[in-house]
Amino acid sequence: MQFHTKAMNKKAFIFDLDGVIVDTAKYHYKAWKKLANDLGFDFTETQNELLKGVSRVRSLEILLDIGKVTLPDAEKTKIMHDKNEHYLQFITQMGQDEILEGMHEVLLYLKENNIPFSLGSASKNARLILTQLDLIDLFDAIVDGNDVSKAKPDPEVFLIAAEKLGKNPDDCIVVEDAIAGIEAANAAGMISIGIGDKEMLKEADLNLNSTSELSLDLIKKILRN
Ligand code: B16
Ligand code: MG
Repeated sequence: MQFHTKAMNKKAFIFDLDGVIVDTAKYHYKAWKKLANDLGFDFTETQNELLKGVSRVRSLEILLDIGKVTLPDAEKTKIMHDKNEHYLQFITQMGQDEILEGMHEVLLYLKENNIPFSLGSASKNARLILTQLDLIDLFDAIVDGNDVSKAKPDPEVFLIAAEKLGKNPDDCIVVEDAIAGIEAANAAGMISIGIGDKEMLKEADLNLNSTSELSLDLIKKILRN
């Protein structure tokens, strides 16, 4: 029994934010779509898939490529700022009812059982979002877009999270919804759980259709292995 407890305590979780804890993709989409429309082109929900897990600056580059628009750097900085201001209007209205299915229970279970966990997100708004959802105090560490110099698929965000948790990368389990995030987790030498399209996230060690499948039974099984 003692061995079991010890083994459980060795592991740690690292959660992505957008698409794993909360569905902010729809708000990113609204804000990017307005920006695209203001620039004179359309931006579809399918195209929005390309922006998931991607940094803000890279998202703008992808969007401008889609619209075949070239802008000077100063203008890019301004419209990224405007997009974020628009996005924040949605974010600041969010409540706990927007936490993705089962995730609040998972975080509370890990907390109660002293399994450490960190955030590993590309978003520069991560701390604000976690505060808004009243989840921030549950996290043992937070690593977000403000803390990294290299965006996913670079493993930096997850390696910093492991370091902050005092864990070896191979004891960390990453939960991600984006290809770039799964690639980053694998490159960090961590166990990766992909949430979403199995075909798209086929490089994950374990695939789940949605967060509702990340049950407490599954968490317990992962911790035992
Ligand atoms: P922000 P994650 C990512 O968060 C989003 O998936 C991605 O769509 C967004 O562009 C990126 O954060 C940057 O977000 O503009 O808030 O800094 O999935 O890594 O938690
Ligand atoms: Mg994500």
